[in-house]
Amino acid sequence: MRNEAGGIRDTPRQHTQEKSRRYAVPCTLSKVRASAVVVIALCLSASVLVHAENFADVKPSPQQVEWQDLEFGVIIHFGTNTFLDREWGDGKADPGGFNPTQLDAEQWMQAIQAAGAKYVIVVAKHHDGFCLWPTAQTSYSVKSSPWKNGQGDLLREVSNAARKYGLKFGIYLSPWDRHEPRYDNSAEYDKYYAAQLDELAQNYGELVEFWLDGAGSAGHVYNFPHIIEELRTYQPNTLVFADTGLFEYGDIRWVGNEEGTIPYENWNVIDRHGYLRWRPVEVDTPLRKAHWFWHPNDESSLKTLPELVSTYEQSVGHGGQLMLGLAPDRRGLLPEADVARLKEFGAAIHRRYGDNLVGQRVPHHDAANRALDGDPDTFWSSPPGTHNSTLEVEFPKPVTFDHAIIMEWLNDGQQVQHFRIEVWDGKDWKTAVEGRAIGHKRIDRFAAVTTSRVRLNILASVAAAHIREFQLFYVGGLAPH
Ligand code: FUL
Repeated sequence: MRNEAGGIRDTPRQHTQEKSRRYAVPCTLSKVRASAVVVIALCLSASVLVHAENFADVKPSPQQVEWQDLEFGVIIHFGTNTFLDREWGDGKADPGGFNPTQLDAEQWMQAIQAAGAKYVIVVAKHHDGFCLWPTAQTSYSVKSSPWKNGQGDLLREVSNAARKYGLKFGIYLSPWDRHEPRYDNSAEYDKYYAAQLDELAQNYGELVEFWLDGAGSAGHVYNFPHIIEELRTYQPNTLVFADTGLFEYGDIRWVGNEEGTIPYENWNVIDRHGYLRWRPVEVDTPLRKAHWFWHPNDESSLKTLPELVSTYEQSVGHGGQLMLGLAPDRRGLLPEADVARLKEFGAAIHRRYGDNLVGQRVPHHDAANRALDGDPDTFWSSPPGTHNSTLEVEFPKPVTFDHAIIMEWLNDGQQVQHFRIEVWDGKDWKTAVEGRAIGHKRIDRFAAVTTSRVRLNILASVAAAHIREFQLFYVGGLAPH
């Protein structure tokens, strides 16, 4: 989202009509003499909208719930930039330069699976306009390249390989297009873009996510309401990611940086000048710190294992979705060093969070067990109508731990607003962690404690709290920090 000069991404202001359609009509008396009927009608419709403005009433869609469970995906950048040592192509690259000689999408999928990611997004067209599938809308694509004598379809290869490896598939289609001559004519370009989106939506199976990137689009007017309608016609379950400039259209929001961290309390319901929606956050960051595309002599920017673990803990561990950027090289393979790092990453997460000490508890036979059973498909609910509650775990002998995972069941909204993890020191409950938002998943790190009693103390929840999991770990010597 940074441009080449390191600036912040553009934030075009457009589609005000769309915005105003969603505004609640304020129910105030005006100087205009309106008939009683009109006033009552306005008040009734406004009260319905005002009611929906309470954040606790806003719940995720089933598609958002499913998507949040995926936790970790990757985004793949590959194209003429790869062959020209560029991040943002100018749209003038010769398609003749696109010629990976050993392209193997299954090699990518094996590495992605080893890292523990659950879905793959491919940049079908970046800002330079070069298309990785044989679109009928332009010849500026793989059709005009020597790769497979112009007969190749990279999206076909990747979507097939992804499904073979049990990974979901999605796409990124840059609105900003530095090649396409129609870009200068908004209405004509909208047709071009929508036709491309149609091809993607109809020919590559189910799309889990559509990445709508606002970079470079400042000042350009698009008919996004129509474009999104087009997508929804063929892919009603696809979630749209949209960054700052295209925020109106997003089911998923951008975290606001490319560092791989959520630096704030993470609530899923947020306001967009007057209306609330469930918009979970996605945290995009490249595996090679400096770049989204592959570049020669760039290995030193490969994130270290501690950096990746910390990225995971500050994204997934803050209730967000990690979107890690991967870049195949000029052979069409993920570089060996990247493959090795991805494997180490997956193994490190498994080592740290594979041995839940709550499994050693004194067995509970009540409903609380559903938050302690290690199964995120079951959950415990505090008694109806309660705003505070505790969930206690007792061990037959003292255990030592320094990390906790809490997961909230979000189908009914994000309820918990304040909590503590407290440990019994023989006399009193001592606070190990105090926090606000839990959300899909929260990972907390704290100084190691040894105790035979620990509890999750929910100090405030809007309504009954729903906890899928409360887990404890001793990471200690494993910590790569
Ligand atoms: C940004 C783009 O400008 C970058 O090149 C990259 O594709 C990143 C994921 O999104 O907005």
